[in-house]
Amino acid sequence: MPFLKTSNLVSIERHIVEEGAMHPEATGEFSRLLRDFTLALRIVARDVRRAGLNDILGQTDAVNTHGERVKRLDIHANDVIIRTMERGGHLCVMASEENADLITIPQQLTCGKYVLVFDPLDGSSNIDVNVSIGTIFSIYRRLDEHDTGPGTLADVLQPGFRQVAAGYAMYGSSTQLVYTSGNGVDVFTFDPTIGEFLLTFEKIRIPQRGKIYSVNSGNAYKWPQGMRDYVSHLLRPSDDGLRPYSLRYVGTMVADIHRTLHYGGIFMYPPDSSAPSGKLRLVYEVNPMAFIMEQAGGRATDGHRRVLEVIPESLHQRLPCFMGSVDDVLEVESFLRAANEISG
Ligand code: P6P
Repeated sequence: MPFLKTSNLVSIERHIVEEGAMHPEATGEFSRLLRDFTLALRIVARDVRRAGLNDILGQTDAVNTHGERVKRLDIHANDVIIRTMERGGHLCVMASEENADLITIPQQLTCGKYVLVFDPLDGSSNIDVNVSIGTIFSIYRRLDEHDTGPGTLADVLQPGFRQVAAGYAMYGSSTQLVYTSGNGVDVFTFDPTIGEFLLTFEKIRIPQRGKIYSVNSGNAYKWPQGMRDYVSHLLRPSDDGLRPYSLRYVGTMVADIHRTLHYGGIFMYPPDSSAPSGKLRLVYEVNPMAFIMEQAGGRATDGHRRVLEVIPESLHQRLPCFMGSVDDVLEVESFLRAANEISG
């Protein structure tokens, strides 16, 4: 089994304190930061569940930095996270998919030594039809931990291997928080009757190989040849029964990654002729999910480079991504390489 179900009634706060105890130099500031963040997630989870009753579904007239029409719940979730996190004194700067520029800490408030980047409500295209959506996040230390002033763009544009913690909340049949701070991947399920996230799966391990591939096949006509060769290979029955693979694609990264984490296989958003860098954003979508995948024993690349070693050049930079079971990601890389070698 790739994960161990537990019933130790460990809250995420208790888990964070116990993890903190593994770092004697820890001051408790990180634990307090995460406590604030889980409060923001509880509020977003509540409002996502009540959205139909609160009449905050539907679209605004706004268009975000990527030219995508913004759903009202997007804005609400973004505001909740910003307002919950800016006062704790733990952050020097934030960045969000919904904000074109850095989110600075109000000058009357204290700046801390951490950086928070997030996609407040991933999967917004699915909000109105009650399909799972989620919040994706990463936490970094600022470059100069002795600096007490506002954070800078350089503090945000750090390579993914410098993440202190990352994860996602998925607002599905239950609300689950999937989290890593570099010591494996743990899953917490929200119990609304007590208002706590309780540890439900410990140290998730993704299978070495799966039988599911996850990609928007509607873009197939625009894919590079290596990608088309790879998917054709997956669909050709094999004598060992490993193929054909099944296609599963929700269209919410959080949901597709969550399934891949548990069942194995591969999630892909490849480059194509209209989007040479794919669609997903490196800083607050691809990097946190890559950290989770690697911590669960998986692999995450842009087709040839390890995602966590890519140096971000801009806040909303996109990056192609292939992540999931090691054998599946290595296999797609071999098809991409072979096609490139042929095309020269
Ligand atoms: P497409 C949702 O809008 C999102 O950002 C991710 O959650 C998801 O993986 C991707 O876009 C889906 O994009 O082009 O397949 O609709």
